[in-house]
Amino acid sequence: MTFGGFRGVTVQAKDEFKLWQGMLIAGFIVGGIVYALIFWSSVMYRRRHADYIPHQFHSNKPIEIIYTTLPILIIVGIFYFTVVTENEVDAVSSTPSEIVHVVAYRWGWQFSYDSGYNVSQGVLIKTAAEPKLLALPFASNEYPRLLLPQGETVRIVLTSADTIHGFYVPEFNFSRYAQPGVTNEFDFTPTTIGTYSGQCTQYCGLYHSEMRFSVQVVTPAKFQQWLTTTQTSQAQGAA
Ligand SMILES: [Cu+2]
Repeated sequence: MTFGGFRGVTVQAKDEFKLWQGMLIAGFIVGGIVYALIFWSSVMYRRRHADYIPHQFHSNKPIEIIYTTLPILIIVGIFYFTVVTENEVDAVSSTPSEIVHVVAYRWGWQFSYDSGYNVSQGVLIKTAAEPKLLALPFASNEYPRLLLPQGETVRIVLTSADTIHGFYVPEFNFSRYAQPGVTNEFDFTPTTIGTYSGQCTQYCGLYHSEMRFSVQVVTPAKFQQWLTTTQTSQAQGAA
């Protein structure tokens, strides 16, 4: 059961999905017990005849202790699993296989690949400078594409050139602010080959809806090949 969530196509996204699934299952169990008790007591202890007065008593210590400690234990459990998952998702590797600088701007995305940790020699992918209301599918060539190697950990260094934007890839179960003056760093380890949609999630102006991009996960060999080819063609273009 996915409960409307994405199973996730990165190692981090799968962790998020497990948390989502676990919390919903726990929620359904608690909800089920609560609804069953409400139904049971309203049927069993209904007013059977007009002059009926039920047994009167003041308090019930064992039940009060149970209904105080049980919710506390549930909250502690939810808190524990949330912190564990957040730490897994936010963990950054000291040896990522690639570093991609992502800059959000009105109205588009810039992806520059370090490739050997040298931005000037890396690969630059940008949205076209002239914004138009295109409303095309995410994977359209009009929008920039973030290529990632399958099974390798890639560091994303995210910032904004102007206002607050949101970097969101639904199937990665991941969203983060792109803020001017702030750098957010996180890792993706894609597990599944495919093309996934991305979108700005902060309303940032007229062409906000055009801040689309796609994320394509390919084999490491294909990724290296793409990197080399694009690097060469960009170097020739600049010369
Ligand atoms: Cu935006």
